[in-house]
Amino acid sequence: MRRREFLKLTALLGSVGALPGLLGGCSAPPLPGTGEVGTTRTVCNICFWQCAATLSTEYGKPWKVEGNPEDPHCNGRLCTRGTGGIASYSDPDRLRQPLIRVSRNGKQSFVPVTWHKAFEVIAGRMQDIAGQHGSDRFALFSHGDGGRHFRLLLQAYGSHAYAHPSFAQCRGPRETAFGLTFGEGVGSPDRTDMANSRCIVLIGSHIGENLHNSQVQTLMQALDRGATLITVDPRFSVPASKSKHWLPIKPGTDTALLLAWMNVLVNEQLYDRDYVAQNCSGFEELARHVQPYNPEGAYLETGLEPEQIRETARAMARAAPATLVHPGRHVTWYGDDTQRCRAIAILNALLGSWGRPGGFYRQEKVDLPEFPAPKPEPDHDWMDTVQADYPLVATGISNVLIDRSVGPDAFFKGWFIYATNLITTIPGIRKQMEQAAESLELIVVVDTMPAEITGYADVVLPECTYLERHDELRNKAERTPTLALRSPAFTPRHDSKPAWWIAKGLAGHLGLESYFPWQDYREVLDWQLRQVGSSLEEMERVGVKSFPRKTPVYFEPGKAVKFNTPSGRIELYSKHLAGAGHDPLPKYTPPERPPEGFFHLNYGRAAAHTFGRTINNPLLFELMPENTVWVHPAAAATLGVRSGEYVRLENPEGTQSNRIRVRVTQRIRPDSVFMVHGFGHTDPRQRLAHGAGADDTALMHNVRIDPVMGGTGMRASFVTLVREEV
Ligand code: MGD
Ligand code: SF4
Repeated sequence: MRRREFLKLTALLGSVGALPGLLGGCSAPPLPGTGEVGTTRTVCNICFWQCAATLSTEYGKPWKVEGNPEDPHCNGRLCTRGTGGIASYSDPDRLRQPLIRVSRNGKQSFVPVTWHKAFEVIAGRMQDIAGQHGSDRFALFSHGDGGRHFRLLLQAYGSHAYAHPSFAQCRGPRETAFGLTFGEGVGSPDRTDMANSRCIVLIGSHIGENLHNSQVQTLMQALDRGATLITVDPRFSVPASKSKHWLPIKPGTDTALLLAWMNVLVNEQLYDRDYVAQNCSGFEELARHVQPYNPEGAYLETGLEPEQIRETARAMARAAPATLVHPGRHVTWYGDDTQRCRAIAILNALLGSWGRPGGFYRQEKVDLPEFPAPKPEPDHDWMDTVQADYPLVATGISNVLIDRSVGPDAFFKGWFIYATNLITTIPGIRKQMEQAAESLELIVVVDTMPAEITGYADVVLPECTYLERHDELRNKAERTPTLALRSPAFTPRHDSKPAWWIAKGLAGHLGLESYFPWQDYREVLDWQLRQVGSSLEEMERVGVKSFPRKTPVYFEPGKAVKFNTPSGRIELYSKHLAGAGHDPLPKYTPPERPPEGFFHLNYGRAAAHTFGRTINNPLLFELMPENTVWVHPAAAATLGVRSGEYVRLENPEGTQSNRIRVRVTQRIRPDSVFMVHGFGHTDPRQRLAHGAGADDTALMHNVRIDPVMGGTGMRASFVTLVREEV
């Protein structure tokens, strides 16, 4: 019998009846807000922007959630998803109790167990693994605030390896590239000073569809003040519709455009000469390097008119240094992503926008002490053992950790997965999961929902939602240092628990309780707050507290800046990259073109959803119940498809998607199709999301690994449309 079969287990949740009312299944009072109203301070968890919010209840039942006006991070406004986040509490499909995989008469199934039993099973297997292979053989995959508790638990046990998909599947290339160039990454929230920009360049970044709250607000402020918006996108996106210049670039040719822009700035002497002389190293090498990349050459690659390239370069220079060439966010595209992001960083340096108003501000966070507790120290550097091929990377690479978990000689023997649905997140993982399911000795998943990844678990632990728990204080490096508190508005439903409680409970079963020297996480929060002159009681009242900055928001004119790079300067030419065997200056690599009859598979975000995690949220599902595939009218005519009809997408390897509706539109190039990411769930336990729309990740057959930072380039795949039989 296989070690681990994929389990869907509809039966576990009892009978699948009609969905109860969206907000708690209660009979609502006639006029919302006229009953007994309560408020709780929280921090939105529907995406990772972490806007501070206030949740209102009426007669103890959820009523509404609004932005906290004291939060400079959201200015009192939540986005669509944040407002709908309240329905995650009452989602009838939530995980309800711990489950363990059992095998009886050759048949595997999950059975509900007590927390005590679940901890016993996990701790027993962890101790066996430590005895047989060593205690460093667990990998943690996490994407959420509670992940820190499991990281501490695993470190205390002896395993320090961890990865967040927000690095190798998202921001990793830009953090690596900006780190190599300026000695610091962009961070989250992004340090973009858009409210003060006079020119903004968006390269494959669809702010407005991608609703990172304050980014959208500051972009709109800049446009209200007359800033020039330049959008580079093969698709006529929402920001493209607000742009002075829309550059409908051929997919994957952005580096050719970026180099041509630099060519114009250098050759027309439009770059910021004083800034470059004062702060940068490697300008001579860069100036020589960009000579072959003129706008005429770029036209052949990008399809953009040379005059349009020159005109937009001059517009950027006119507004500089208040010109922001936005670094993007989800930037794992074609595998040459760190180099493309380096080109963006260098372009910003030439315009003098790093550290200047309208460009990139300097971030600062609150100096918040850690609660006094033992710190587990590793006895070796796990990165040297596991991901030695990527010496420039200082964090875990999820796909590398997965590679090292597959097969009989795999390094990792166990996984902890917290709040990340690896199945729809890591392209190509489905095949690997079959092998990993054979070779891993323990998979523990902590989730709020029956996500696909739970089907591979040995133990599933139900976390309560963000509305039912404390989490660590929000303390992000940003313009104004602030702390924000997430406190529970409700006691956890069913038998779900917060991450801190689960990690501490498990530590008790492993003899590691000394690493969690508190009874309740409230003690940690109160202790930390008192160190900075506040208290839990105060934060429960106000939700957000701002602190004065200690350093200026921008570089001070005339004052020398020391950058955290080997040369202490902005490195246009990177000796670090050269030393690691990579191009020290970004080069353009033409992307593969689709085979006859196929299209570039383009994907992105939508205002109503965050990846796959919100599709089953009843309120957000109502706003957007399925995705569509955008097809250009010329392509639609050739294929014989019409708007509204269902098709399946098929990649060159013959993998087909769920059915998906066609949307015929001029807003996409004829060589590409576009779909929103996150749909196409396959687990029937998510009753709304199951079978709704199609999954782009499963269609990705041509994943390009970034040689600098190991990220998974996801835009090099192709699909065609197959009509549904009627
Ligand atoms: P989701 O797929 O939404 O996001 O990938 P993930 O972080 O894996 O899955 C999140 C899981 O967390 C869900 O199962 C949800 O139920 C669970 N969850 C939500 N809230 C909580 C909570 O409070 N506690 C617990 N324990 N669980 C919770 C995102 C990743 O995907 C990222 S960051 C990027 S940028 C990439 N985007 C992307 C893309 O755009 N296209 C494609 N094809 N792939 C992508 N992969 C990457
Ligand atoms: Fe929540 Fe929207 Fe803010 Fe994200 S941007 S934290 S979903 S309100």
